[in-house]
Amino acid sequence: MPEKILDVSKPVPADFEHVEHIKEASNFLRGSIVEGLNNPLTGAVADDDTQMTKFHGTYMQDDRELRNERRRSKLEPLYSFMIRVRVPGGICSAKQYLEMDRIANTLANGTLKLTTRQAFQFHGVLKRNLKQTMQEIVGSSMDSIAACGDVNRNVMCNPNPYSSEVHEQVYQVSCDISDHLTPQTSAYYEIWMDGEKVKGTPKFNTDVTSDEEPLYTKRYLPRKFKIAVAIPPHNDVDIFANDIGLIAIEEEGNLLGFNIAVGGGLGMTHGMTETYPRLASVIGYAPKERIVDVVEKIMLIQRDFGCRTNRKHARFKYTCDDYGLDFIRDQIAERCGEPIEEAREYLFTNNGDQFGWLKGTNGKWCLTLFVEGGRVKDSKGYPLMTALREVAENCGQADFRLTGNQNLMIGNVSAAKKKDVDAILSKHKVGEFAGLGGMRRNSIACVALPTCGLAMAEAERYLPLLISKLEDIAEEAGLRDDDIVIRMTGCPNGCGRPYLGEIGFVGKAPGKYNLYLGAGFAGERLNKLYRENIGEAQILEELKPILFAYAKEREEGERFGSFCIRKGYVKATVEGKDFHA
Ligand code: SRM
Ligand code: SF4
Repeated sequence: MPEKILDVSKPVPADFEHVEHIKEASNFLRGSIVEGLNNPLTGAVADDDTQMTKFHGTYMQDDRELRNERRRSKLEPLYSFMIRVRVPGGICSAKQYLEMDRIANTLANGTLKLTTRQAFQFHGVLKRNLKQTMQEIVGSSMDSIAACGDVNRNVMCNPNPYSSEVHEQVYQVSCDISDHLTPQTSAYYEIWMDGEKVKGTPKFNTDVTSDEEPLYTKRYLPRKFKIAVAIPPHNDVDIFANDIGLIAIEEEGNLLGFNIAVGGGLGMTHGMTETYPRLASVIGYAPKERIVDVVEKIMLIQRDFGCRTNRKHARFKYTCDDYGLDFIRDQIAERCGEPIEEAREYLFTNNGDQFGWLKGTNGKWCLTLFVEGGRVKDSKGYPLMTALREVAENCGQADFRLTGNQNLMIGNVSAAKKKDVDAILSKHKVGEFAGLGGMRRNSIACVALPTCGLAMAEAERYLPLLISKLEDIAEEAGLRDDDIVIRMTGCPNGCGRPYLGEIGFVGKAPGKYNLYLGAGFAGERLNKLYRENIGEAQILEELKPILFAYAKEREEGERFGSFCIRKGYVKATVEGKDFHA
């Protein structure tokens, strides 16, 4: 039996990562954040505290486009903060949405980012406004605790509980897991709310009051931890990209339990083949009554055995590969007092969103809208932010739901209000999918420049332009309406899940991308590197003949990713460890 890496009874070993020492010394995530906030001489907080603020859902950033100008003027970088607002299960009320809109326009940069994990992000919040912004978020019964940091993140699931009875039950399980794994430290309320305890939304217990962290301990997890739940046949939350992916198993419209997949994660570093994306492996099944306990125990295996000496090797995917899946199963059995069962049959057919109106089991309607790059803003000729605000103001019972693909649902709409929603959207010429091509409606782009400190190239601002050019080719080839999953990120960390794109672009340098092909249309297979470090002209040149060949030579029902493998453009990636092979 291997020895646990975490031993809180002993001091943090010297060879552990610096952040492990910071967590230990932070007094349950306090650090010197308060002192930093009160220092008027700089727009920044101390380096060590930037690690702690992540656990509170906020990242210090600076506008990278202004760096040189600021340096020339002998000014410090223009620091500001990104805040990620946790929306477990992805649903908020119209009133909460209006609060998000108001905060974005008064305290942030006037836009809202809908993320790939069903959260809202504000960008450009100045340090002097940070506390007020946090208070206003909590005032709207939302919060940002554990939206980032070495803890369990937002639990994803399909955000339309009224698609079926099973969706409703799965939504509840996702909320239960999220609630159960929320850190308990009162630091969040102490720092941002001046110690005031504020009850969270009725759905989630954010009534955190203690400095005991029974699950996390004062050292928390070795790295971020992610969970998602999907209901076959739709893998619309890309469960295999998660540390734990749960696959709902139903019988005659009744939720029985979940298949359990472990060890997914996408981040890697260019040039370091020992880092790789890995899809979660299905290791068994547990009935719904046991699932919260099983999920907790899996997270604790990672807490105890995850690597703490090298953050690039600290995700659960490496723990799974280092120790083996039998070890993970044995640990679950030991910690739960009984083993998990054999996995059940399931089938996923896609990993995208279904656009348009859908009537729910509650008789209400839900509209899924495409939001390019997840960015809600008003741009010339496309006043999306204004239109959504008007919907929220005029259709009070409606709620707003974030999908795992950066899109938005307007849900809980009565038959009477449905035409009002349509009228508002068409008045602003917003949300029409008729003209959307199959690549665009299946696209995801991460934030990247100018805010993300890790970006090597553009993503959100560039992918729409590239898609227009690719769609010209698709049109010529007769493929304009074909669904092809296309994803772009500004660096290899994988925030837009590019390794699950049938066409994936990963930034290498300004204007240069690695091009990956061959992922499974249902998110069940990683793609593989096809061309390295290429610019737009070469991207178009490389993809054109493949798209034309696909149009002519594909087999009945064959998806683009599978075609690329059958025709030998790339080899199939069977598991994470052979991603670079
Ligand atoms: Fe991410 C770091 C944005 C989903 C893997 N991610 C970051 C940071 C915070 C950059 C940083 O550390 O300084 C980015 C902030 C950019 C900005 O300006 O806002 C960032 N990640 C995002 C979002 C907003 C992308 C988006 O455009 O939607 C997504 C927020 C999700 C959320 O609401 O919680 C986002 N990030 C993901 C995903 C996709 C997913 O989870 O389904 C992944 C790949 C899956 C995974 O975790 O393996 C992902 N982000 C990373 C990594 C690499 C982790 C690793 O294991 O190596 C980093 C860097 C890190 O942690 O060191 C990172
Ligand atoms: Fe930033 Fe890279 Fe994530 Fe894009 S993939 S948001 S560039 S960390």
